[in-house]
Amino acid sequence: MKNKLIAMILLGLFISCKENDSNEKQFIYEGNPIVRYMFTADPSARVFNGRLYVYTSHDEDTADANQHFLMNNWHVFSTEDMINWTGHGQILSLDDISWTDRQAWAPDCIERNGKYYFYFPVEQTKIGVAVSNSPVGPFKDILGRPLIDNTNNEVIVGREPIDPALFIDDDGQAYMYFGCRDARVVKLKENMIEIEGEIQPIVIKGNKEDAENSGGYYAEAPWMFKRDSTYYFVYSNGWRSQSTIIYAIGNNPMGPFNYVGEVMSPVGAGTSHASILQYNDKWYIFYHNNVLSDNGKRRSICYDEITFDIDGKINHLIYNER
Ligand code: FUB
Repeated sequence: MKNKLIAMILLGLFISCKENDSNEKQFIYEGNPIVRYMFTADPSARVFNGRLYVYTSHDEDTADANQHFLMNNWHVFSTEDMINWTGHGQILSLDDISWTDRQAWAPDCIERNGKYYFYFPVEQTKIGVAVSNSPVGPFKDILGRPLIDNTNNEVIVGREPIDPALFIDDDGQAYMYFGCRDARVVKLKENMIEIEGEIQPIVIKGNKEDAENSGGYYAEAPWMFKRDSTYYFVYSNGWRSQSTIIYAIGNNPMGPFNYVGEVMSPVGAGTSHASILQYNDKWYIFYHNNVLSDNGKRRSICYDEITFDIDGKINHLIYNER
């Protein structure tokens, strides 16, 4: 009886290892897009323990170009050399979250005190947070309710609280940026699952006359990084074919920021969404295009190297469709 029990436990372990293995896919970067076996969008790139991870949303294969996206879950991919990649499979799905069932849009993930906090927007109105002991999950919705919710509170939270992006400054203070059309920032407590203080509007100077889809207009997809002592607030200026990723700089993570210009020329995918980070002495931008599908609702993540000029401005990247 005892032997039978041990055999059953071993068989169970074997099956669960096989299942975990089967979620992973090894593949080689063959130029952009990075991932060619599924559609991926809204890349948030992070370095954890010397390895680069890219958290993405997931456009379903059947997404219609005229549809307002078809997105149900989130994925992560990782690499150590930018060439050999691992797809770790799905890390969280709408099915895992009791309080929502739609619009699994652009996520972000950050590490604190050995735990990985995954922030996910849903329903164009709410942001939740899930936690794992590993950067590749599984992640668990820790609050069982949204962290951010604009129900009856659009003035403070903004009309569309989507696209969370996290930043932890050198002094340990964590910030979360988010919002479509209304850019917002809020401090997070050390536990990363409670906000600290008031949600603040982000002020961008030098873009006052700029309109949706051009110039320094704030549309969506915020991202923050720090280089030397400058804070770079990166974002999308809209949704038309000429809209793209742009940036503003400042000396405080809460802003105000001064509009600088384009990070890269337009990708023409209907949406622009990027993250920028340093990895092994180089700087990279991750973004998405739609070259695999020619359909803005079936997008694919890409990366390119970026450089800075002597004054800290980002040298304009010319997007090459390849
Ligand atoms: O992927 C859905 C939405 O499209 C994201 O939230 C936006 O940033 C845009 O990329």
